[in-house]
Amino acid sequence: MKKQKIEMLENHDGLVALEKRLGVSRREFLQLCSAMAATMGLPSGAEAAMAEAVATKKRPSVIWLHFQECTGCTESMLRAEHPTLEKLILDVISLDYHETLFAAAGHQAEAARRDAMKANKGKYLLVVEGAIPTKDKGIYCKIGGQTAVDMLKECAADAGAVIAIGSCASWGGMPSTNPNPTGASSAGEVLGKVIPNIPGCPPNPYNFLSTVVHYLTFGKLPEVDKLGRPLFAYGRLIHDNCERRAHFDAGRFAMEFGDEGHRKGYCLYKLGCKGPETYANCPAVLFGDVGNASWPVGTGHPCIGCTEKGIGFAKPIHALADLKNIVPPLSFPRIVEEQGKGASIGALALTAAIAGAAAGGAAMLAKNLGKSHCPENSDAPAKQPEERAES
Ligand code: FSX
Ligand code: SF4
Ligand code: F3S
Repeated sequence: MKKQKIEMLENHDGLVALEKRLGVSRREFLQLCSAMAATMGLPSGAEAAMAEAVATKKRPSVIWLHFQECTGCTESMLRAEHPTLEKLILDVISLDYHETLFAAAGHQAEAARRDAMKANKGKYLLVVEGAIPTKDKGIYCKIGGQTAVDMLKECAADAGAVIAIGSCASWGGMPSTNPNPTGASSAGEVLGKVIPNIPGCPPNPYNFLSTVVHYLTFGKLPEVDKLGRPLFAYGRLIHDNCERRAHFDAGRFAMEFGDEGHRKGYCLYKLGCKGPETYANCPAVLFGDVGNASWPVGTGHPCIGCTEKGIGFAKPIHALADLKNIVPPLSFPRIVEEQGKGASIGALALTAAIAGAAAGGAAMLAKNLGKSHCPENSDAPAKQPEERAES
């Protein structure tokens, strides 16, 4: 952000008021906007527009529905360690109906929902958490005497935008696991269209916050993939951002929980990690604001693919992931470079060019996947790339 713009924004009345409201410094808030803009890949200047929008624009009315789920989506947002996150989320939106957070209950709560829908017709944001049971005329989930199917359709009819939060609302999630006795379906399936969704069980609260701030700033939701997931958060495979990726490429795998490879932080592919077939930004954004490695793979557990339809809660946890769009490197750097004997970049490039067909890469990958977790003996001389490829 340009220095002048920062100074201008720091003295903006809206930001001064926001500072008092949230107890967060203006600088801290502007840094958060910069981080959100960068995460979403927005052009320079977007962070200033976002900060101004949060500070000055009328907060969009939000109706938040709960169906078949564990309330983990809401919990993950409100129990975030970062002192400002939940305050910010609640400050950016005007939460006019939310069954978990509402003090009102019964008829009062339902009246509040209908009043908010009427007052903000065509403009409110409908957030759907949880899957919708569709079997047996939807009788497995009723609120105020109305089935989840009817309530969703009624609320979506006059909404400015509908967002599905969590895997349950995005693609059925855990409630839709075989044999799916209630016919649990996604919000999009019930509404008959692709809607923007933030999958994850639970989803990352920053992805939700960034999506809502984008809506507030630009009046539209961010660009999505064909499944409705914002590209800024679900545009890349987990495997591509994983800190254990170098171990995968070099063929170093944990084979059992607690074995030497596992203790050394090797790749979890052979324990069933679904990172190679799951799109999400977990390794980049992390969870809970507790620092490095605070995501499933970082803590030593394989990714179960919770953001991915057909993977999470569908594919057995121990089953091997399909390797999608993965092109392994054609050569590995030496661990100990001998003075004057190292391969030059030109030589490596030549080797790569000779070996360079995709088939060569695939063969290398197949070889590495066949390797055991046996750690390299640190006392023995380091193997050179050619030796490793042959072993
Ligand atoms: Fe739970 Fe939300 Fe999982 Fe589902 O998150 S964390 S079961 S995605 O709908 O509450
Ligand atoms: Fe990381 Fe899993 Fe990929 Fe291994 S398979 S690099 S642990 S995402
Ligand atoms: Fe879910 Fe895998 Fe991320 S299990 S939270 S998609 S690392």
